[in-house]
Amino acid sequence: MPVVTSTRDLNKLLIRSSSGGVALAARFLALPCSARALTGRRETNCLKERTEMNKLALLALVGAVGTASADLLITEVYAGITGEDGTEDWFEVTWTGAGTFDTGILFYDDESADPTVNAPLDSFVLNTGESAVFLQDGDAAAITTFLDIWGPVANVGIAAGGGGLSQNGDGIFLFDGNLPGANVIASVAFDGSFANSGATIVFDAAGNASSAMLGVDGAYESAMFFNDNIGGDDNMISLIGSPGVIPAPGAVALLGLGGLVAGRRRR
Ligand SMILES: [Ca+2]
Ligand SMILES: [Ca+2]
Ligand SMILES: [Ca+2]
Ligand SMILES: [Ca+2]
Repeated sequence: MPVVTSTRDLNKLLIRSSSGGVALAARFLALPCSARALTGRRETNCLKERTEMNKLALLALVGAVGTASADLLITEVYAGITGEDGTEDWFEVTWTGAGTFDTGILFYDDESADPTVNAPLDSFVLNTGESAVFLQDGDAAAITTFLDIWGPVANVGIAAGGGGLSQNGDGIFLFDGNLPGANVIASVAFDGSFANSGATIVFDAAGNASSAMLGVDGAYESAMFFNDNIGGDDNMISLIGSPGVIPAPGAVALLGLGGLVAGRRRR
């Protein structure tokens, strides 16, 4: 197994893009500087390098990691809007594999991709094609607020900690543990082009982001909520999104197929 202790190593692995390399690259992103066996100037520059590397490598890494573990998908994100957000930041996961998946094994972080922030997800046992929504660092009252705005959504829970999501661009990493070197089970990234679009960000199986569109893939309009930055004359606004919407069986098959096709292209 190759050793990854520098950005140069990481770039080689990303170019090679084997699933083993991808797992190591994800692991490298999660390493604190002190664990990277760096010396001299590189050690001094590690924090700066890590920040820069995260910016440059996040999108490439996300695409590759998504291929490596394509059965659990991050399918939708709401990072907030200017002014009042209505709800906490949230993301939706969908299980597309066989059997069931327990979200309680997962730990969340934002683009800093650090499993040691120790932000566990609530446990929902998902059957194939089922989704769950996680509010970032909310509480029971935040879930009630979410349901008031989005209506009856199944499997709404909390990701207890980790970084908040910025509408100006961020990432979501889900790990299988809370120690350095935990594996990335799913991840997505998005840029600031979706900020204040009036819709959530939805992701296909390859991790490509787009704005939710009314009536497409179950997207609907939320209830109105207060926002005196970009709300209308009455300072009220609504959003388009599809939190918790379970795709039709055909759509699940397509999600799975998308992952397979993406995997083949990379070989
Ligand atoms: Ca936010
Ligand atoms: Ca806001
Ligand atoms: Ca963030
Ligand atoms: Ca959705």
